[in-house]
Amino acid sequence: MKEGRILKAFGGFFFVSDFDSREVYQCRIRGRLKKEKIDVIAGDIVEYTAMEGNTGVVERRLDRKNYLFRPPIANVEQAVVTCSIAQPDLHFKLLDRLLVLSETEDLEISICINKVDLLGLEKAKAVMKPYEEIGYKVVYTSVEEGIGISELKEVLKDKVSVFAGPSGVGKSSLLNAIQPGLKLKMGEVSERIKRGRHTTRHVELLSLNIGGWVADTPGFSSLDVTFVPSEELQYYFPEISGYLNDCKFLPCSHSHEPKCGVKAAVEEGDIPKHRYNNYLDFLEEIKKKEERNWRR
Ligand SMILES: Nc1nc2c(ncn2[C@@H]2O[C@H](COP(=O)(O)OP(=O)(O)OP(=O)(O)O)[C@@H](O)[C@H]2O)c(=O)[nH]1
Ligand SMILES: [Zn+2]
Repeated sequence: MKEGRILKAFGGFFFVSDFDSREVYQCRIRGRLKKEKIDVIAGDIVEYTAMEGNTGVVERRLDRKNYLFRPPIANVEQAVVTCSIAQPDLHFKLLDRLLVLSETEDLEISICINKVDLLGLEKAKAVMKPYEEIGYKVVYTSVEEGIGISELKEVLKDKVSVFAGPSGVGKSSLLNAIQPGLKLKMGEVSERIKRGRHTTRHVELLSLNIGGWVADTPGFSSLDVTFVPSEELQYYFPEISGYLNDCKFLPCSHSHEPKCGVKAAVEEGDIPKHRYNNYLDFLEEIKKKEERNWRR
């Protein structure tokens, strides 16, 4: 049987990109899968039977490695957390939220800082130095000046990626710079949704010529991190989790406890202050929610 990846599911059809030929087959799905309520969504890896004229039947869905909820995509390997250095301004707190969300899904993470033309590459690198020191890969791009596009291609090659980032930072522009004509502007898509031609949001994986796939819809449409248990948040800040053994009293939330190794590392300048403050803010959000649930 042939194997492929679902690019999109729409109107009862499943568009399968064959792993070997990369040709797309418009498939129906075996009734048994429907009966067993096995849903098949963009990103799923399936076995299918090919038929005439690039049609076929999906026979089996393979186990998912992960599942992003909003928007729904299966088997995502990488998040490209994208912000602009200006217009809109770079907000570390928003960036950190997206990083935490990506960490919870156990995704490979790259940060893309776009519009470096507006500040200059060297200054942009200085701004992002703390993140490089944490160990995040940072790609600096300018669609305007053609900077970093080939490096971004290298990051996307042969992987299933979602871009995540606020509106207006240049996600669509980047995709079109990587591969002209790859996608409609995201704005155009949402216009159509507003006019009611689409009732629900359909995610589509776009195939890259260089190999790999990119979701046409930004990941993490909800920025809420309060589903993370308070005692787990520390693991989603890689630089914090390096100091957990230095805390005297366990468990330590690294907020009010004495002899806390994390706080000491912040004092020493080994953990960026703003990252620690964002950790505390997220922890506060989570604890508030936990208290609310507790009182119910
Ligand atoms: N100066 C500068 N402007 C850019 C760059 N990349 C994109 N832009 C501009 O930024 C604006 C927003 O770009 P989009 O690609 O629509 O941004 P987006 O992230 O897809 O936005 P949404 O569709 O709202 O999510 C457009 O006017 C682009 O021309 C860049 O590298 N430098
Ligand atoms: Zn501590």
